[in-house]
Amino acid sequence: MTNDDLFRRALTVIPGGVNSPVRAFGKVGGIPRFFERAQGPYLWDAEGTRYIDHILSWGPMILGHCHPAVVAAVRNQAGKALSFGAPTELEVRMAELVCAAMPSMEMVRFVSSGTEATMSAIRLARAFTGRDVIVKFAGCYHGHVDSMLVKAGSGALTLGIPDTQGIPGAIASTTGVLPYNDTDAFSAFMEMHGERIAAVIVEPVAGNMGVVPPREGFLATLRMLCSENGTLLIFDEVITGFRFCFGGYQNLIDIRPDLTCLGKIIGGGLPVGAFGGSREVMSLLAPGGPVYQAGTLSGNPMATACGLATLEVLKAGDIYTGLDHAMEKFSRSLTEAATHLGIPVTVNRIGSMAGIFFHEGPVETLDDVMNADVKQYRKFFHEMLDLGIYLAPSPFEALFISAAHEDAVLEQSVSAARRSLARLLQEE
Ligand code: HOZ
Repeated sequence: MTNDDLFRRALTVIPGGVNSPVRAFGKVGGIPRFFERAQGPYLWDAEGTRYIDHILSWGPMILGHCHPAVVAAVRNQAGKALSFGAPTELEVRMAELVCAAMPSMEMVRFVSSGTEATMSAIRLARAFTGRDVIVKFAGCYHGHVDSMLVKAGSGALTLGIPDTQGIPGAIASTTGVLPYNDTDAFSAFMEMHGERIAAVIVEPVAGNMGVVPPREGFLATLRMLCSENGTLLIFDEVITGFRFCFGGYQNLIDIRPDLTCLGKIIGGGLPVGAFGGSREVMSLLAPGGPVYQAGTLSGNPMATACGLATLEVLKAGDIYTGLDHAMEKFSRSLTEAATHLGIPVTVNRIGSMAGIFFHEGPVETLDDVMNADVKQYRKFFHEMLDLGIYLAPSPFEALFISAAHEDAVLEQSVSAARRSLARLLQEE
């Protein structure tokens, strides 16, 4: 079967041929690849073509594909039970590990996706404060929760539907949207409306409009003004959790949000999300409290075994320093190659995640992101794909590396990037 054949079949039975819109190559054109297997830094598609993977399942595969300890844990669990719908020791161990790693979390509840985590955290924040309005930032993406699909990033930005249909106006009107990284706008807003705001939710490093790190003082101002107004601060660390260190971005900047949402890496490639915070706030959850939240597969033993094994490997050895150096070198090489060719490119890099913008930079806001050259990204994406490098099929997503991306592998990606950039000039 070719990718073409599979896409044609998929289109007849799956809307758009995909089970999540950003996979559809809508922003870059062409046929999505259908994958069959993966190992370390590599993927193989249905036609047997090998790619160096820089999507890494949109973040979770920080150890690379099929890490032996993770596969062993999953196999071992598969031989015992796939699902109980009842508590397990695995969940307790995982909760202890996550809470110990993130000082803002005294308690955590596991769910099955980042979307469920943000949805539940928002409900909890509303119940705790007795207020309705949630503030988010344009270009940040918090899953496909109704109230969060307003000026959203990721697939919504990719497809140009940041304000999706199917959401009652009454729900959308409970969301306030402010510009990311604009401390003055936030301060002015809180001055006027702070006492009505249940929660402010933010990706501490925006990773769904490409990668846009926070400006100095932005997150500290959020923390200060939320505290002053009795508003809960929610860090959506679905992408950044366990990405830069054994903990969240919050550990690096020493800011404690009231609630944290996690996903991706904590599942190690299987569906796990989580949200957590202080005992006081989390105790409002059912069964002890009045805020209902549930899930048949929450804390599922297969998913938990996979996530736990991933976290244990991350905790046991310091892979973060190596990842940081490798990505620094990778990003620098990319920037140097573009500069050498006179192509305006900005690479926003933080730890092992990066965003490539065809823009002279700096890229610090959603407006900057939207001013980058999408056509150039599209051409670059296809040149890279032809050379066996699998980047996100959208300029509004992050590029990742894993611990399995050794120097020689990254050198292949860099060399492909040099050739691809040079081709952009030939095509002009
Ligand atoms: N949440 C991922 C983006 N950062 C995209 C996954 C998807 O939408 O399929």
